[in-house]
Amino acid sequence: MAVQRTLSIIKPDATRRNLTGAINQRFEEKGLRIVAQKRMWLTDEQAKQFYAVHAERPFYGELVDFMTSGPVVVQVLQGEDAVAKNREIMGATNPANADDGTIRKDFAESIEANSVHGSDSEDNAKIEVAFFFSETEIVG
Ligand code: IDP
Ligand code: MG
Repeated sequence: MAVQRTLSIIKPDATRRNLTGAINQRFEEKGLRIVAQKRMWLTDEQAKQFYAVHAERPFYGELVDFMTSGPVVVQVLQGEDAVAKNREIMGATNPANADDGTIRKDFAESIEANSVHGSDSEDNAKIEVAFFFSETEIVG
């Protein structure tokens, strides 16, 4: 294992319910460090580009609408095996299938409004981190 960085997004359903601190606590208590963070309201263009990999999926349009429905918090998490560790902390995409104690089990509203995004591979983490942050904004 090695120290990695991964991109996390606290989604609009969670910022609306004032859950930023509660979610950040999950990352920190499990050993991930928040080494960059900013709150922003994604434009339609940004959300479409970020989720371009899902452009052919039937839920793409709704996903873009959801992700632009309120503020998000984009952040870089750093730690040992951070990509896989964050996916564990997040839980399954559908909260109905998420393990106990995961963010999505405890906070998600639905398969779409599932509170957090996390990169799914080290390669995608690099691409996604660079989508939102310059190197000088990340302080490890
Ligand atoms: P992930 O976020 O667990 O990596 P992905 O399959 O990459 O899941 O899907 C990206 C996002 O698209 C999900 O987090 C969720 O917000 C939304 N999504 C995924 N599957 C569905 C679906 O079947 N209906 C509606 N939204 C979905
Ligand atoms: Mg994904």
